[in-house]
Amino acid sequence: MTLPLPQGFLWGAATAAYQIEGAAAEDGRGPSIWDTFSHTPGRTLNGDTGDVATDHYHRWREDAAAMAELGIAAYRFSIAWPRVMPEGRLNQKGVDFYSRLVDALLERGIAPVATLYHWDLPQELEDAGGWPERATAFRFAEYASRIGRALGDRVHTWTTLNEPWCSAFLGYASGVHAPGRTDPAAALAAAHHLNLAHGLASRELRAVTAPADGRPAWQSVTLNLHHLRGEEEAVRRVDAVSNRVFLDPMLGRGYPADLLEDTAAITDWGFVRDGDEEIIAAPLDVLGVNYYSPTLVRQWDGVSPRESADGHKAGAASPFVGCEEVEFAAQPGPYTAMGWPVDATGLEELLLRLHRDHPGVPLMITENGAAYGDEVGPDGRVRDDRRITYLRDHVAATRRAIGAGVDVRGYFAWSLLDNFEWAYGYSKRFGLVHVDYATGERRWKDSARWYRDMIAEPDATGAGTGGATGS
Ligand code: GBH
Repeated sequence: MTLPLPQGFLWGAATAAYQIEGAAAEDGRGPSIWDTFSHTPGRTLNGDTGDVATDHYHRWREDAAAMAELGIAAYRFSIAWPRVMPEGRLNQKGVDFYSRLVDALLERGIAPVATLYHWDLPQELEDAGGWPERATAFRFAEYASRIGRALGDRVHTWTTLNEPWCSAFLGYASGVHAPGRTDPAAALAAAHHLNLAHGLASRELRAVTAPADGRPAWQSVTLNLHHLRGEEEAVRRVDAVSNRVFLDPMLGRGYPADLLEDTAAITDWGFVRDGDEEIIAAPLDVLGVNYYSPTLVRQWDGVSPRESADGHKAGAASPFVGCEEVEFAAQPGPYTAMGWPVDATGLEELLLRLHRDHPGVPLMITENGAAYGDEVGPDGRVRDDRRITYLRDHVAATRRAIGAGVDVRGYFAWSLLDNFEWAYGYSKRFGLVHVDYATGERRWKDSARWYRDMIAEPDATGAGTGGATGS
């Protein structure tokens, strides 16, 4: 049995500026924290940088043509702040790049879904203190206002931030992302100023954008919510400092009391000023959800070596500030090339939880996908059956949640193209389209053909709600 998809459901694909564009020093782009970080020895695998990446800055026409062939209804991309406002001044050449891209999408009937911040903070702002500094939020609002005025007649959905959890806690607590700092108090201040930046920017965007087609643009933010399982107290703690620290203030509930208690030894939250929570609670038309895997946690006994299976290495600084008594436990496979477990039921459960905790908030899956080895065969084909299975099962999970009453507006595969996978450099391939980094050549993987067919006929590819199971 299959259930119908909602009218206007957006099938899409996603990318991010620093991961695909290259052209790092072209047309007036200034440096971002990721340029600095990736050029610092030892920070990324093999010293890989985004200097050239997939060269999308020059190949965007070809990429837009591939999107049209895929039949996607929407393309989620990010705008590079240091390209548009290096040193705080508007760089017209940078704006023109995104303006041309948006026009090319619209010509092909593809709705532009634009993210303002996918981790590429202008370096000058980090030099002035970065996200732990309150002024950064106001600079972000200024940038939002300028780019909103430039593209606001054509963009379908605006997303302020991509995964502020990563910006705050991987950037300032564990230090595995730029700017690579390891200061838990700074990370919590960063989280608050990212929340504030989101609220201020949403207000600006709401004021300056007006799509020419008369439909008001959707305002959104994208969170990487941790779908947590395991012991209750461990789940509560990690949920507070990874999910509710963003969800609750953004959805009008202010900061959770247990979060303030759990982190009291680290900070007194003196950076939260009167009126901030009201700004952060700017109306959201849709909440973007990025999902890859669930997380399994339990209380640590304090004696045996603490397990840390969830991406951060034992002994290294943890991104989970205030969770020193929590253990991140190994989960059953299969695993992707990132070592992340494949578990589509987690996505279904996460969607149901959001629907239960925040009824009436429309959701959109803004990222979901998997990295695999992806070798080009002698016949030129990339046989990525495991990615097809991953996507099929997660689309099916999404449709089961929709069938259960969850308001999901779209699903975006991560990623359109193989790209610069942050600290992992070019070693991990998430694309539907394979990229040969030596030549820039693009090649459709089997999963791209599968995605195209699924979009054309969602019920004919095993991605309906009835057939596939959670694994
Ligand atoms: C997304 O982040 C990004 O938006 C995108 O740019 C990226 O390419 C894509 O996913 C694939 O990685 O720190 O112990 O919690 C993914 C967010 C955060 C998911 C870290 C896995 C597990 C490690 N990731 N998390 S831990």
